[in-house]
Amino acid sequence: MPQPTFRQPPHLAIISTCLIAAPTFAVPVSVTVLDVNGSPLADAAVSIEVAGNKPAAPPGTQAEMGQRNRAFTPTLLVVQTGTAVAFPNFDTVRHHIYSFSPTKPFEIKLYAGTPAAPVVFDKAGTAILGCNIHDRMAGFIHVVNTPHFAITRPDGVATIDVPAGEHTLQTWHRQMGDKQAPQRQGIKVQATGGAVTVRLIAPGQT
Ligand SMILES: [Cu+2]
Repeated sequence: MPQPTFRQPPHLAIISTCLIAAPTFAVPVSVTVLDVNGSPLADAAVSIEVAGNKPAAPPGTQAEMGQRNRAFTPTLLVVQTGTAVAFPNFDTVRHHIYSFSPTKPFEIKLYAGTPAAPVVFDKAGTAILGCNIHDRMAGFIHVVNTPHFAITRPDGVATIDVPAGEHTLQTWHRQMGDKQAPQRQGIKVQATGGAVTVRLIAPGQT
């Protein structure tokens, strides 16, 4: 007579899923970024790396930096490592965009409309973008190893939702360029969230 095979009841699988999901409840962390003089700094990229999280984005993650009125829009784009960025041209003039930054050197030759393939940013760091036709065009793509990121508002504040715990906060501003490493510091986030102030060190100092 054959032995009945043991099968895990479906409800046990559901319970174990809930136990894993519960600790990831996210709480808001308010990050204020100040420049060397103590003034609020807008357009700073802040990101929080959560221990145990995968650094790279899931396959298929996409973002966009267009060109409109002969300017990159948005001027600053923050993406997680592995994100594919599209560069649609909304202008009637053609653009020829490029980056020489070590994080992602690339070039999309003279084009109008949407180029065939997006560019995958597979390495953390900062890419400074320019256009061969329009010297004044400048764009910044800041690539981070976490899905938890934001850009500071004109008052220098950005809010990021993360689970409670001990994490790493990273801050970057365009005045740091693509050579200087982002500023990093440990933070402890309570179950109710928290607030942290970052004072950026002058460019070139470490
Ligand atoms: Cu251009």
